[in-house]
Amino acid sequence: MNRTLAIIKPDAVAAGKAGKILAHLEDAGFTVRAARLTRLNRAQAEAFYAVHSERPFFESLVSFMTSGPVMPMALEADGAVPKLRKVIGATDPAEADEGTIRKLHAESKERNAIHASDSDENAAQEIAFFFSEAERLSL
Ligand code: FUP
Repeated sequence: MNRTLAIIKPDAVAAGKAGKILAHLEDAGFTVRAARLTRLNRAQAEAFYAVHSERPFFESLVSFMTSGPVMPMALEADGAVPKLRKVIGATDPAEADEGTIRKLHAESKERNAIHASDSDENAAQEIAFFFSEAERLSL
């Protein structure tokens, strides 16, 4: 079994879609191993997306990600990282496959409903970003 990090983003939480998205993830075969509702402050959002700090969309992305509550969760499945990337679909919902979470629920390339880790290494780092060592030890 492998793990990955998903974040239900502020657009989807505010639109009351967190439950639907969680059900979609469970129906796709993921087990939720840890989850919480939280709100990122600016420093946290900047740190989480540090890899994008030089990109033109960074400021807007940080504003969006701090605009309301998010739901980070550690998900478990065989091949969790590639499996979740497939289930969420392309970054831009206009390019996402039919039936993917972003196709069904995202508003735009920025307000795109859900985050998923893009490698096993980043998954471990991102799970550690949101969940304490004590919580990870009990996963
Ligand atoms: P993804 O891995 O699909 O979430 O996409 P990226 O890591 O490339 O981008 C991270 C987030 O930055 C996206 F979820 C949304 C935002 N973004 C934009 O707002 N505009 C862009 O052109 C690219 C990404």
